[in-house]
Amino acid sequence: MATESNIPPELVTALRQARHVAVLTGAGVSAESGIPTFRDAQTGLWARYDPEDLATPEAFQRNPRLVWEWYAWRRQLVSGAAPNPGHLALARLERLVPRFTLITQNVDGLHHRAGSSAPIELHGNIMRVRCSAEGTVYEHWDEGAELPPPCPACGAPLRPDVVWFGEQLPSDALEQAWNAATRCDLFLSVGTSGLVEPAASLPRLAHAWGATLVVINLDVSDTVRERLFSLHGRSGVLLPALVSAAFPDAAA
Ligand code: BV8
Repeated sequence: MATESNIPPELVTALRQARHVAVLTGAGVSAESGIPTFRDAQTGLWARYDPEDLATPEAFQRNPRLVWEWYAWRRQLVSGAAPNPGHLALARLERLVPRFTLITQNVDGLHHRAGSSAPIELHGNIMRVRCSAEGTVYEHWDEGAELPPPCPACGAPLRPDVVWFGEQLPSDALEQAWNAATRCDLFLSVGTSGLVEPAASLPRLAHAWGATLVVINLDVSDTVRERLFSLHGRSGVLLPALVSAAFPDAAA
């Protein structure tokens, strides 16, 4: 397992010298804030549901109240969570490299709360809702007896402002992410199983375009190859360690 004491020196140099760092984060980064990953077993009332079945337009069509209540439960989890050292390390790294792009698959808003200035939220954000008919986005809404609540403007059901399976990603976010992956010289893929497309293609794209690819995950083995570093370890440990090793004199 990679730890703060055995980060490959070539990687430390590559990060220190990088002109444009791009990062893709997945649920593993938020796991250290106590938010279950998408493939963790769901708990309690939700144990019998598969997230991939609930996170679909069909599920919302079939049982809007159930889907709304699932997101309300997740919103509660997120509201009670705090950014962890992995989130904070990425917010610090943004201030230390010439150019930085943070792309996240997570919908919990923790990167923003950690101080990252402009996370690209490929899959939306569960702390926002939008009208299922007009698309108007709301950050605040009345949660009365009727669930999902009706849109205050047109009365159609509100829905979480996330991208469900089978839905297109926001084109501007995806374009920004593709651009960063094909222009960066170092790409960090952290805490993602790499199963969900099109986000899963970004690390491969970056590597194909010549970037050094760094994968940090609990389910990888430590390997170092040409322009590829794979670090088996926790994001909340390895991200702060990597940033501090590359920029030892920078203020925390
Ligand atoms: C699309 C928001 C074009 C909702 C999410 C058939 C029909 C339609 C589409 C498809 C299809 N077949 C395939 C597709 C494409 C589909 C897809 O990829 N499906 C997969 C399951 C095969 N994709 C889509 O539908 C996308 N849209 O393709 O549009 C289109 C449109 C119509 C028709 C055709 C094509 C939309 C995808 C977005 C889905 N929405 N989230 C919500 O959250 O409720 S994705 C959801 O899953 C999460 O947001 C998250 O992004 C993702 C889970 O991935 P991870 O983040 O990687 O999390 P995971 O739990 O998997 O892994 C955690 C990792 O962390 C693990 O590796 C673990 O080892 C590691 N880890 C854990 N702890 C730590 C750690 N690592 C380090 N440190 C730790 N401490």
